[in-house]
Amino acid sequence: ETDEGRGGRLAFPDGFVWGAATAAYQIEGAAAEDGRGRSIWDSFSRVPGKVADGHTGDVACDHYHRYAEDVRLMAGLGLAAYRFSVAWPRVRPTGSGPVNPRGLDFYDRLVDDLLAHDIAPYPTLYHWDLPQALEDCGGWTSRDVAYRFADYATAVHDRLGDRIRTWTTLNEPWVAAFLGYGSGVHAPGRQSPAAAFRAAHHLLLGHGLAASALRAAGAAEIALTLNLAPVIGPGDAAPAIATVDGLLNRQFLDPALRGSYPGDVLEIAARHGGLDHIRDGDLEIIRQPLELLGINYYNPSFVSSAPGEPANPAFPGTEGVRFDPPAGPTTAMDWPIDPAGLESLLLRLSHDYPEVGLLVTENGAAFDDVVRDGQVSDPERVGYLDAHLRAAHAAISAGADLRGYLVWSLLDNFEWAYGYHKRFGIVYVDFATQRRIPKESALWYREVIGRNGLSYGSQGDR
Ligand code: GBH
Repeated sequence: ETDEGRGGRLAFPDGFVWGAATAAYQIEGAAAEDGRGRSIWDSFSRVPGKVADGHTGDVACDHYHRYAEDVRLMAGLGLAAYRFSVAWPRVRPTGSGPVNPRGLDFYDRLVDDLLAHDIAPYPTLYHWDLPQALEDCGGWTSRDVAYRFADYATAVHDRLGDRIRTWTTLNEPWVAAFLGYGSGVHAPGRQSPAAAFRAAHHLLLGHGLAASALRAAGAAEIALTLNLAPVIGPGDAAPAIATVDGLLNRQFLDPALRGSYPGDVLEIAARHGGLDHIRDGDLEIIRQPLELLGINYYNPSFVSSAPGEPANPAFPGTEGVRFDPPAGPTTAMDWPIDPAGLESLLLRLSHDYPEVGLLVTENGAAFDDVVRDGQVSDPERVGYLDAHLRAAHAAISAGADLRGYLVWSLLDNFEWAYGYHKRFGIVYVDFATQRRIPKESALWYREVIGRNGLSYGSQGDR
């Protein structure tokens, strides 16, 4: 029941899953320990100029050694779910070939500890840390990598499958393909539209192969997590809106959930390297029954029509399109704060893809947090989270099948090309000492979880 007002509370449905999320390379550290192989992020972060101040994930939050303390922290916040990612190079150091049992041991310990604290583990099998040895064979532009991904997924399931209910294959294939191989701002730093489209297809193929393998092995729930966003612009920008929506959203939603690529996306891909990499039967593999669609939402994309504008390297085919948010409040990433975008996104998804359950697998914000008297006051983050939860509640009330919400992130961490400069955590990390300090937002979130809802007259009555 989602009745408003009862007890001064905006209640979420019974069993709504409250949690937090992280990713392996962003928090684990221990980059050379227990047989872990190198990933494309180990290499990329060492290329001068690619990551702010030359930061790397070598140590990060040292979570590999401090996971027990971090699980206790989660339990103290009342989290029901913890989304983490499994590092492929820990499990198979060169991507294929023999399994490294010591790498799996870590996730084994983590999962047991989570369960001992009544926290449901939500592993994601790929959050961008491709084994470097596979990149040396072409990375995601190579079809073979999709098959290696399914092999690796099976190896993880063999070890953890008796304790995991919900498996997620990929995190944000758009980012992996179009920032990794298109704009090159992420690892492996390639800059080719053709490579990006090939990578996107092979990521989707890897998703389908892994989902099918996990299902055959007995997985109860399978999910795919996408970075999705409403694309917004003025009336005369309708073609620009459709193009960006196709590349960002439908390019992944339609193959995974309907078994077909959108025509407009195929047309752009055909002009950027061709379609030879898409083989007969691929779409049947890619479309696997999914219980959940994971949604990472940060902000809408704002576009306008701007004749003469060159294409955005992350969006091949967008000549004449300008990407420019209107003035308004932003986070420390300069990303617009737009909770209404989450509501409209959830409603659109439940309308267009009614058969799949929805889970917000990431939502959150970076702000310039500072420690004062041993505490971190982050009212902007509380306001951000509160407003987005209100939007999620409104979407549920309007019929969206939203099952849960995982805040990004549990901990301040390695924010990819921005290094440690951008803090997304609800828990502050002092990287010099590895001391964790729950921010005010964490304490606020604990209250939200405790009452399964938002209260009136506190934050967000604005
Ligand atoms: C997530 O990516 C990641 O999963 C997570 O690892 C990361 O730490 C977190 O977000 C915070 O960054 O229209 O060109 O401006 C989010 C990736 C970033 C993808 C913003 C879409 C805007 C594309 N998103 N991006 S553009």
